[in-house]
Amino acid sequence: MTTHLHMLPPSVNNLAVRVFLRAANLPFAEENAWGKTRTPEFMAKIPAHLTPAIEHKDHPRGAMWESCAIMMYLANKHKLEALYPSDPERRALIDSANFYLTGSLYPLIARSTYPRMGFPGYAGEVSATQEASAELKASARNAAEGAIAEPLEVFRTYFVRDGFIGDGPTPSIADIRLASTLEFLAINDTHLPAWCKDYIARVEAKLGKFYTEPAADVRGFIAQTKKAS
Ligand SMILES: N[C@@H](CCC(=O)N[C@@H](CS)C(=O)NCC(=O)O)C(=O)O
Repeated sequence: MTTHLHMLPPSVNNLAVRVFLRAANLPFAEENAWGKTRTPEFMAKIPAHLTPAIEHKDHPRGAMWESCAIMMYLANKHKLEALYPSDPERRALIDSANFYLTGSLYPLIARSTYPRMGFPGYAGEVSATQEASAELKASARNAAEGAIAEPLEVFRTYFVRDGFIGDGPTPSIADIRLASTLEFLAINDTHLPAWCKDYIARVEAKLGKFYTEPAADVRGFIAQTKKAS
Protein backbone atom coordinates (compact mmCIF):
# COMPACT_ATOMS: atom_id res chain seq x y z
CA MET A 1 0.00 0.00 0.00
CA THR A 2 1.43 3.35 -1.06
CA THR A 3 2.11 6.04 1.54
CA HIS A 4 1.36 9.53 0.20
CA LEU A 5 3.88 12.00 1.66
CA HIS A 6 3.26 15.75 1.69
CA MET A 7 6.68 17.34 1.98
CA LEU A 8 8.77 20.49 1.64
CA PRO A 9 12.13 19.73 -0.04
CA PRO A 10 14.39 22.22 1.89
CA SER A 11 13.13 21.10 5.32
CA VAL A 12 15.08 18.76 7.62
CA ASN A 13 11.90 17.71 9.44
CA ASN A 14 10.78 16.46 6.05
CA LEU A 15 14.19 15.05 5.13
CA ALA A 16 13.93 12.57 8.03
CA VAL A 17 10.75 10.96 6.66
CA ARG A 18 11.98 11.12 3.07
CA VAL A 19 15.11 9.18 4.05
CA PHE A 20 13.10 6.79 6.19
CA LEU A 21 10.64 5.85 3.43
CA ARG A 22 13.54 5.06 1.09
CA ALA A 23 15.57 3.16 3.72
CA ALA A 24 12.47 1.17 4.72
CA ASN A 25 11.87 0.22 1.10
CA LEU A 26 8.17 1.13 1.41
CA PRO A 27 6.11 2.19 -1.61
CA PHE A 28 5.49 5.93 -1.46
CA ALA A 29 4.58 8.96 -3.51
CA GLU A 30 5.90 12.43 -2.65
CA GLU A 31 3.96 15.61 -3.22
CA ASN A 32 5.57 19.04 -2.80
CA ALA A 33 3.39 20.94 -0.33
CA TRP A 34 4.90 24.37 -1.05
CA GLY A 35 2.11 26.96 -0.87
CA LYS A 36 -0.52 24.34 -0.02
CA THR A 37 -0.25 23.76 3.73
CA ARG A 38 -2.77 26.49 4.68
CA THR A 39 -5.31 25.66 1.99
CA PRO A 40 -8.73 24.40 3.14
CA GLU A 41 -8.13 21.09 1.27
CA PHE A 42 -4.83 20.47 3.11
CA MET A 43 -6.14 21.62 6.49
CA ALA A 44 -9.21 19.43 6.21
CA LYS A 45 -6.84 16.45 6.25
CA ILE A 46 -3.98 17.90 8.33
CA PRO A 47 -5.39 20.59 10.64
CA ALA A 48 -1.92 21.35 12.07
CA HIS A 49 -0.88 22.46 8.53
CA LEU A 50 2.50 20.81 9.04
CA THR A 51 4.75 18.73 6.87
CA PRO A 52 5.95 16.03 6.76
CA ALA A 53 2.45 14.56 6.74
CA ILE A 54 1.30 11.26 5.35
CA GLU A 55 -1.99 10.04 4.05
CA HIS A 56 -2.50 6.37 4.76
CA LYS A 57 -5.76 4.55 4.34
CA ASP A 58 -5.29 2.37 7.47
CA HIS A 59 -4.81 5.37 9.77
CA PRO A 60 -7.96 6.11 11.83
CA ARG A 61 -8.02 9.76 10.58
CA GLY A 62 -6.60 8.97 7.14
CA ALA A 63 -3.62 11.29 7.66
CA MET A 64 -1.03 12.18 10.29
CA TRP A 65 1.93 14.50 10.87
CA GLU A 66 5.07 14.75 13.11
CA SER A 67 8.21 13.23 11.58
CA CYS A 68 9.11 10.94 14.48
CA ALA A 69 5.53 9.70 14.98
CA ILE A 70 5.25 8.94 11.25
CA MET A 71 8.45 6.88 11.35
CA MET A 72 7.32 5.08 14.52
CA TYR A 73 3.91 4.29 13.02
CA LEU A 74 5.23 2.91 9.75
CA ALA A 75 8.08 1.03 11.44
CA ASN A 76 5.60 -0.56 13.87
CA LYS A 77 3.17 -1.40 11.10
CA HIS A 78 5.79 -3.03 8.89
CA LYS A 79 7.84 -4.50 11.74
CA LEU A 80 11.02 -2.75 10.67
CA GLU A 81 13.28 -4.22 13.37
CA ALA A 82 16.54 -2.72 12.11
CA LEU A 83 15.16 0.82 11.93
CA TYR A 84 13.08 0.66 15.12
CA PRO A 85 13.99 -2.38 17.26
CA SER A 86 11.22 -3.80 19.45
CA ASP A 87 13.65 -4.60 22.28
CA PRO A 88 12.39 -2.23 25.02
CA GLU A 89 15.83 -1.05 26.09
CA ARG A 90 17.09 -0.25 22.59
CA ARG A 91 13.76 1.37 21.79
CA ALA A 92 14.03 3.46 24.98
CA LEU A 93 17.30 4.96 23.71
CA ILE A 94 15.76 5.72 20.32
CA ASP A 95 12.56 7.27 21.73
CA SER A 96 14.50 9.32 24.27
CA ALA A 97 16.80 10.65 21.54
CA ASN A 98 13.90 11.58 19.27
CA PHE A 99 11.92 13.32 22.04
CA TYR A 100 15.05 15.16 23.24
CA LEU A 101 15.75 16.23 19.67
CA THR A 102 12.30 17.61 18.92
CA GLY A 103 11.76 19.06 22.42
CA SER A 104 15.17 20.52 23.28
CA LEU A 105 17.62 20.58 20.36
CA TYR A 106 15.35 21.49 17.45
CA PRO A 107 13.93 24.72 18.95
CA LEU A 108 17.51 26.06 19.23
CA ILE A 109 18.29 24.97 15.69
CA ALA A 110 15.12 26.65 14.39
CA ARG A 111 15.83 29.89 16.27
CA SER A 112 19.38 30.07 14.94
CA THR A 113 18.88 28.87 11.35
CA TYR A 114 15.38 29.98 10.32
CA PRO A 115 16.20 33.72 10.23
CA ARG A 116 19.03 32.98 7.78
CA MET A 117 16.97 30.55 5.73
CA GLY A 118 14.15 33.08 5.43
CA PHE A 119 11.73 30.76 7.25
CA PRO A 120 9.14 32.40 9.54
CA GLY A 121 9.80 32.34 13.30
CA TYR A 122 7.25 31.10 15.81
CA ALA A 123 4.85 33.58 17.43
CA GLY A 124 6.36 35.05 20.59
CA GLU A 125 9.95 34.63 19.39
CA VAL A 126 12.12 37.74 18.96
CA SER A 127 12.62 36.87 15.27
CA ALA A 128 8.84 36.98 14.73
CA THR A 129 8.30 40.20 16.72
CA GLN A 130 7.87 43.18 14.43
CA GLU A 131 8.80 45.77 17.06
CA ALA A 132 12.15 44.05 17.87
CA SER A 133 15.22 45.83 16.47
CA ALA A 134 17.66 44.19 14.04
CA GLU A 135 20.28 44.20 16.85
CA LEU A 136 17.99 42.38 19.27
CA LYS A 137 17.07 39.84 16.58
CA ALA A 138 20.75 39.20 15.80
CA SER A 139 21.57 38.85 19.49
CA ALA A 140 18.70 36.34 20.01
CA ARG A 141 19.82 34.34 16.98
CA ASN A 142 23.42 34.27 18.24
CA ALA A 143 22.27 33.14 21.69
CA ALA A 144 20.35 30.23 20.15
CA GLU A 145 23.36 29.25 18.03
CA GLY A 146 25.62 29.33 21.10
CA ALA A 147 23.25 27.14 23.11
CA ILE A 148 23.32 24.29 20.57
CA ALA A 149 26.71 23.00 21.77
CA GLU A 150 25.32 21.62 25.02
CA PRO A 151 22.57 19.30 23.67
CA LEU A 152 24.92 18.29 20.84
CA GLU A 153 27.43 17.14 23.42
CA VAL A 154 24.67 15.10 25.07
CA PHE A 155 24.05 13.38 21.75
CA ARG A 156 27.77 12.65 21.40
CA THR A 157 28.42 11.31 24.88
CA TYR A 158 25.12 9.61 25.71
CA PHE A 159 23.26 8.63 22.54
CA VAL A 160 25.68 8.26 19.64
CA ARG A 161 29.04 7.45 21.19
CA ASP A 162 30.97 5.87 18.31
CA GLY A 163 28.05 4.10 16.68
CA PHE A 164 24.35 4.53 16.09
CA ILE A 165 21.47 5.53 18.37
CA GLY A 166 19.93 2.39 19.87
CA ASP A 167 23.33 0.64 19.87
CA GLY A 168 22.63 -1.34 16.69
CA PRO A 169 24.94 -2.03 13.74
CA THR A 170 22.93 0.19 11.38
CA PRO A 171 21.13 3.56 11.67
CA SER A 172 17.80 3.66 13.53
CA ILE A 173 14.98 6.15 13.02
CA ALA A 174 16.69 8.35 15.65
CA ASP A 175 19.88 8.42 13.55
CA ILE A 176 17.86 9.36 10.49
CA ARG A 177 16.24 12.15 12.49
CA LEU A 178 19.52 13.43 14.02
CA ALA A 179 21.69 13.26 10.88
CA SER A 180 18.96 15.03 8.88
CA THR A 181 18.66 17.74 11.55
CA LEU A 182 22.43 18.37 11.68
CA GLU A 183 22.35 19.25 7.97
CA PHE A 184 20.82 22.64 8.84
CA LEU A 185 23.81 23.65 11.00
CA ALA A 186 25.81 24.33 7.83
CA ILE A 187 24.09 27.75 7.66
CA ASN A 188 25.41 28.81 11.11
CA ASP A 189 28.79 30.45 11.87
CA THR A 190 29.84 27.79 14.40
CA HIS A 191 31.72 25.00 12.65
CA LEU A 192 30.06 21.64 12.83
CA PRO A 193 32.08 19.55 15.34
CA ALA A 194 34.24 16.87 13.71
CA TRP A 195 32.24 14.10 15.40
CA CYS A 196 29.04 15.40 13.73
CA LYS A 197 30.70 15.31 10.30
CA ASP A 198 31.95 11.76 10.97
CA TYR A 199 28.51 10.76 12.22
CA ILE A 200 26.64 12.12 9.18
CA ALA A 201 29.18 10.35 6.95
CA ARG A 202 28.66 7.10 8.92
CA VAL A 203 24.86 7.30 8.56
CA GLU A 204 25.16 8.25 4.89
CA ALA A 205 27.65 5.41 4.20
CA LYS A 206 25.15 2.87 5.55
CA LEU A 207 22.07 4.34 3.85
CA GLY A 208 23.73 5.34 0.57
CA LYS A 209 21.42 6.97 -1.97
CA PHE A 210 18.44 6.61 0.37
CA TYR A 211 20.09 9.44 2.34
CA THR A 212 22.10 11.25 -0.32
CA GLU A 213 19.31 11.76 -2.85
CA PRO A 214 16.79 13.60 -0.61
CA ALA A 215 19.61 15.31 1.35
CA ALA A 216 20.66 16.98 -1.91
CA ASP A 217 17.51 19.15 -1.72
CA VAL A 218 18.48 20.50 1.73
CA ARG A 219 22.17 20.85 0.85
CA GLY A 220 21.32 22.62 -2.40
CA PHE A 221 18.98 25.03 -0.62
CA ILE A 222 21.64 25.89 1.98
CA ALA A 223 24.31 26.41 -0.68
CA GLN A 224 21.96 28.67 -2.64
CA THR A 225 21.04 30.64 0.52
CA LYS A 226 24.72 31.12 1.47
CA LYS A 227 25.56 32.31 -2.03
CA ALA A 228 22.73 34.85 -1.97
CA SER A 229 23.74 36.29 1.45
N1 LIG B 1 7.85 18.71 14.87
C1 LIG B 1 7.42 18.68 13.49
C2 LIG B 1 7.77 19.99 12.81
C3 LIG B 1 7.10 20.14 11.45
C4 LIG B 1 7.27 21.52 10.85
O1 LIG B 1 7.64 22.49 11.55
N2 LIG B 1 6.97 21.61 9.55
C5 LIG B 1 7.10 22.86 8.81
C6 LIG B 1 8.23 22.78 7.79
S1 LIG B 1 9.78 22.51 8.58
C7 LIG B 1 5.83 23.11 7.97
O2 LIG B 1 5.36 22.20 7.32
N3 LIG B 1 5.30 24.35 7.98
C8 LIG B 1 4.22 24.71 7.10
C9 LIG B 1 3.17 25.54 7.78
O3 LIG B 1 3.23 25.76 9.00
O4 LIG B 1 2.25 25.96 7.07
C10 LIG B 1 8.04 17.45 12.81
O5 LIG B 1 9.10 16.99 13.27
O6 LIG B 1 7.47 16.94 11.84
